[in-house]
Amino acid sequence: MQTSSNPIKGVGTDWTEYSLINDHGMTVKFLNYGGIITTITAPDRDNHFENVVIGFDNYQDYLNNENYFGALIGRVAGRIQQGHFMLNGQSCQLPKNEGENHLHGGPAGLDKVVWQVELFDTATSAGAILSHTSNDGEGGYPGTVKLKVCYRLTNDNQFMIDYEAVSDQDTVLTLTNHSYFNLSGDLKDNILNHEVKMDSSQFVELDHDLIPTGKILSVTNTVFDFRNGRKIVDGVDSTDQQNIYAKNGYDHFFIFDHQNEEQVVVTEPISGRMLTVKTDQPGMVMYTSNGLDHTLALKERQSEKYLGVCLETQSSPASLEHTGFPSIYLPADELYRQSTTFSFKTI
Ligand code: G6D
Repeated sequence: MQTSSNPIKGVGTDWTEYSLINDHGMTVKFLNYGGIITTITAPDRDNHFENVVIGFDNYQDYLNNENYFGALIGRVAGRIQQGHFMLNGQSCQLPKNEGENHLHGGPAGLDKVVWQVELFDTATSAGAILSHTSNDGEGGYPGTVKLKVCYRLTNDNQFMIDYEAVSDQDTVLTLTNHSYFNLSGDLKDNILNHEVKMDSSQFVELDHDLIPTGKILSVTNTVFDFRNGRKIVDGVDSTDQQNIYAKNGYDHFFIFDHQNEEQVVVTEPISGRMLTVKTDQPGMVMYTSNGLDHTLALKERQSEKYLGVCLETQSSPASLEHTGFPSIYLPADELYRQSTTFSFKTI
């Protein structure tokens, strides 16, 4: 196992890119800025390592990362309607950074802070602890929250993200990582031919602003049923109003039927790459980059719609408005913990 760090010149102040490298040559690179994952290399069935996540060519572009490429997301991943919620009878108003709503922690989200980074490596893993203290009122949220995120790469080609946080006041919190995966390798194809298998029989209904309506829908007899495997293109070709609201794709919170087992399996038939996701979270937003256009210069090529799939394991901000949703409430002094493992294999 190896780790390294390289200062990034001429961009943000004190930006550094860190590398985690295992004994097979698999590499994860990330920035202290936003914890942004810039590169993950994984082998195809011929053991040919290629990049499997979307990242900018010019790091200056991460200063305007409106698609949240690779970023840590919080304090609340997802949308909060009108940027408003009640907490212990108190009205909380967050900044609105997407029309009338609050998205992904808003303009002062965790994707825009410079995290403190401490590297480590052992015989079986290489990793980093990213730390940040989000002060009371930062981003509009109550409570001072001490955050620690551990990125860890193992010799089993697993990339594990462990989150811990504690607040000095009652608050709300649900964190995730916003990497866009593309298993074709070096973005040589889009994700429409990727097959997804998912342990979920329910998903959260959205309105035309992608705000949860409060209804939880069954996946049965819809293109949201991934229990037996389905290609992402099914959601693109679909006439289901939910896919149309998402700009012809998926952008939905899926509720897992079970915890802490491999809830998601993504395969790409030509390269033979397979990515599995195991998490202790109640669900995951799957977003098929329906909002991407062709204007962004990525490492390998120009961006385009459907070039990556986001697997945002998290709880549901809909719980702020509706009952029956996985909660994002965090009582004072209670430890928030989340663990998600991305395993890279081949078929
Ligand atoms: C769009 O609706 C999607 C979000 O889910 C995604 O996280 C964001 O783009 C990057 O707003």
